[in-house]
Amino acid sequence: MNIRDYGWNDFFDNEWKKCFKVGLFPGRIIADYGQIVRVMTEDGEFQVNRPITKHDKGMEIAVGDWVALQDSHENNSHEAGAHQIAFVLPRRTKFSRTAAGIELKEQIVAANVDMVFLIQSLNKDFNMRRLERYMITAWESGAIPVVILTKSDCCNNVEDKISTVYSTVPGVDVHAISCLTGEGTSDIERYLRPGKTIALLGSSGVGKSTLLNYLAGRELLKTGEIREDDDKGRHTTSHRELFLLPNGALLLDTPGMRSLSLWEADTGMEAMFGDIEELVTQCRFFDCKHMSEPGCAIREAINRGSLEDRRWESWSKLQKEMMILEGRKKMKQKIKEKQIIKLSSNNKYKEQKHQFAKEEY
Ligand SMILES: Nc1nc2c(ncn2[C@@H]2O[C@H](COP(=O)(O)OP(=O)(O)OP(=O)(O)O)[C@@H](O)[C@H]2O)c(=O)[nH]1
Ligand SMILES: [Mg+2]
Ligand SMILES: [Zn+2]
Repeated sequence: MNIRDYGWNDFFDNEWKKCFKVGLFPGRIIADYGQIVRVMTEDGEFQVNRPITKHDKGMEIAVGDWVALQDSHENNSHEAGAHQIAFVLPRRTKFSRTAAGIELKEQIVAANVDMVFLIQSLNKDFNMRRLERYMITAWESGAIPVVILTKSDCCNNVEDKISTVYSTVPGVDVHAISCLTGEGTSDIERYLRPGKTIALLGSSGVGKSTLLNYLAGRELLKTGEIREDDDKGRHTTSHRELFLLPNGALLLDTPGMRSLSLWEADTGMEAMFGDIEELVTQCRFFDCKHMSEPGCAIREAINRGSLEDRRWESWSKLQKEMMILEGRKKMKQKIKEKQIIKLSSNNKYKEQKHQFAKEEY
């Protein structure tokens, strides 16, 4: 196996030269089952345990990552657990969200992807507020976003839906397709290039796995029926997996996301709402609430018709979410710093005690 087939390029080659050590070899994480991940290397595939020891904590790994593998038994065995991940190579791109659950942490959904297909279906799943979130995260990730609207065979106003997308996310390629009739699929085949990685992202039931099967030309993945009442999927795909297609492109199938909570959004918000961020700075009062204050640039723009109310509402909501998130991040950082100070003063105390004991002796 040539790792260039799996997306290795000069960027990773350079990074590898900087941190290479004898006994290590590179591989790409191609599937994530939680405790175990599958890694593709020049010597084929290995099953590796996810790093969980205290020492490894903080070593986040995700499908698409390039990692350095170390042979723990020195016999290059392909048995599960015979290899360990020594470190993760710097990422070119990462699509992250805030992980679900109480603990505040980042979850990397896809690493080192060149492009993201943001998928919505042309039924009850079609939702522009959700698309805004995906788009912000995509711009933040560094990968190129493309919007794919699936199930065009179920929709009788496809053109209207496409224009709605264009007006929500201007400047992005949008395609309506059907894997049932094949309509529009040839337009997206041109994105599939050898060594390039594309992640398929969207809610459950939009047809991510169906599209991957269609583009691969065979049934690589299980697909599932959607609910009749609200068109929602039943979370058929349960793990992330990268597939090498016959034409050399790499496609990453992901489980449907219930929600996409932003993790970082500076670049994404600027790309999506740069005009609003600029307007806000033009209000007469620096603490303008944009309600009814005189000289409010936002109200003026809305009244003039140059700013849509719904875009303003989206920005306000997302901005609030980011402020709360920043507050939580700062709080977490403070707690961490306190713990470090406590730990180091404990260690100092222990050292002193040890020193006194030695002196007394
Ligand atoms: N009519 C129609 N149905 C489709 C199309 N694409 C997918 N479907 C159906 O939509 C349902 C869900 O498809 P999946 O591919 O399992 O959806 P998914 O996005 O992978 O869902 P999760 O794995 O749960 O995230 C299946 O019943 C598919 O047959 C399409 O173009 N037209
Ligand atoms: Mg699926
Ligand atoms: Zn204002």
